[in-house]
Amino acid sequence: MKNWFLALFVLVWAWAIGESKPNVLFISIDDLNDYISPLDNHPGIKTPHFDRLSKRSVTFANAHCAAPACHPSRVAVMTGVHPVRSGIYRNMFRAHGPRWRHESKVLEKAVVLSQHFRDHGYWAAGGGKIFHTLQWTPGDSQNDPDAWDEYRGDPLDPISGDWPRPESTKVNQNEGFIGKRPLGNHYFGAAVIEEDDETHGDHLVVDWAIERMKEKRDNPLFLAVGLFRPHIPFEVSQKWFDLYPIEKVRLPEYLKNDLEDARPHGRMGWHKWVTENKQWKHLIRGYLASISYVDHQVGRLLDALDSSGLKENTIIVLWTDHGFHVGEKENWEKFALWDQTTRVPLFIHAPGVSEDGMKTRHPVTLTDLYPTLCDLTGLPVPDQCDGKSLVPQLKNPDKKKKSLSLTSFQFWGDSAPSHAVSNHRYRLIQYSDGFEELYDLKKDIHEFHNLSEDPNFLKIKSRLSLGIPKETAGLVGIPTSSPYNLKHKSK
Ligand SMILES: [Ca+2]
Ligand SMILES: [Ca+2]
Repeated sequence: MKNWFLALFVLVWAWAIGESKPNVLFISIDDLNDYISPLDNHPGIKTPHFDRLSKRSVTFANAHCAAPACHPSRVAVMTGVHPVRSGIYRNMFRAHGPRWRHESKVLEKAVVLSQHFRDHGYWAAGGGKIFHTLQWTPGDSQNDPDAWDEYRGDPLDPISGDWPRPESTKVNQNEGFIGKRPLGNHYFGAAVIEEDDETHGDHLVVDWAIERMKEKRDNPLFLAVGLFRPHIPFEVSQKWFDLYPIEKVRLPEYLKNDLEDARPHGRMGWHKWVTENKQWKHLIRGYLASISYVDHQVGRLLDALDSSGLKENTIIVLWTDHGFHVGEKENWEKFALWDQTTRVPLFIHAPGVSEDGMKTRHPVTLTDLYPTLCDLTGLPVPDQCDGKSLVPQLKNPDKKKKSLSLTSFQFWGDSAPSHAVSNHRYRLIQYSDGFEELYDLKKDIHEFHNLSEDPNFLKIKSRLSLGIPKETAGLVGIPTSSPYNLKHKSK
C-alpha cells in the first residue's frame, strides 16, 4: 500500500513539473525544396541525414506552406494562423521585432508556439532563423524575443553576423556578365567560402543547440533550431561543392512554351540573366552543395540528440518554410503557387505514436503543425489555430485527411490574394483575376499541362475549389506607428 502511494505521488509530482511530457526538437530549414532523397530525389543529390530522419519519421510527402515566402510562412507556423485570416501574404522588411502583431489585428494577441509551450511547463529556447530575418539585413527580424526563455545571440538580429562572405563576391560583382545581377552584391550567386565550416552560421547555431541538449533541466525542452542554408547566397565551403562536379549537374525538366497556359510570375528577368550568362548549372551546383551542407547540420543535431539521453522522449519536427525553383517554369526562388514553390519537406517523429519510415500523400498545410504539437504533448489547442492535428496520420499514414492544403499569396500588382489547394493527386490554383490552373501531379509532376479548361476535369476542379475560402482577409499594410518598425535605414 505504502509503495503504491509512493508511486502515485511520484507520478503526480512528475506530471506537475511536466517531466512526463516529451521534449520537442523543432527544426526549421530555409528555402529547401523537394530535391532531397526521401522526396523527389534530384539526380545525384547527397542527403544521407534526411534519409536517416525519414527512416524514423512519418514523411509528409504532400505538405505545403501557408504562403510561399519566408515571413508569412513562418508567422503562420509559429502562430497557427493562416494568411487568409491574418492578411499576411508577403514578405515585409524593416522590422525590429514582431511587427506582424501590429500589421494584423488577428495576431495582436496571438500566442507564439514557443510561448504556449512555456505556459505549460516547458523551457523554450530558439536559435537561428525561426521568424523571418536575412543574412544581409542586420537588425531586421520579425522574431518575438518575449516568446522564449533563451534565444541564441541577439534575438532581433539572430543570423546576420554569423555568415562570412567569399572575398571574390566583394569586388567586380558584375564583371563579365550581361546585364545586372539580380539583387546585386552577389546575394543571388554561388561561391566557395574559404573559411572552415565551423565558422559559418548554421554550424554555430547547431553548436549552440547541441549544448542546450546536454544541459540538465527539470522542465521538458522545446528547442527550436532555424537553419538558413540552402537560402541564397549559395555559399558554403569547397567540400560541399566537390560532391557535385559541374559536368554531372542536371538541369530541371523543361518544356518549351510551358508558360503559355500558365500565369506568368513576373520573375522571368532572373532566369534570363541566368541563362544569358550561362550560370544555370553553376547556380544549381551551389544549391545542391548548400543542401548537402544543411543535411550535414541535420545529422549533427540527430547525433547530439541520440547521445544526449533524450532520444526516447523527444518529438522531432523538421519543416521548410516553402519550396524552391532553380529555373523550373523560368522561376528562381519562390513567390509563386505551383507545387514546386509551395511543397515542403516535412518529417515528424513522435516516440510511441508515429510509424517509423512511413510516408503519406494526404495533404498538409504547415498551419497543422501547431495543433499537432499540442496534441502530441497534451497541451490545449489555442482558439487562434486554423490547422488540424496530424496525429491521426502519424498513427496511421493511410488515414484519410478530409481538408485540402491551402497556400495563399498576393502577387505584386494584384489587389487581392491568389490561392492554391492540393488533394492527394490534383492541384488547383485560382488567381485573383479569375485565371485558373489545374494539374494532375500523378501524370504530370512538372505541372506542364494546365487542365483547367478540359471538360473532363470540371468535377475535380469544382471539388477542389471548395477548399478555397470565400472570404479572405485583405493584404495588411505597414503600420509606421508600430514600435517594432525599423526607423533607421538598414545597412
Ligand atoms: Ca524561406
Ligand atoms: Ca504549361
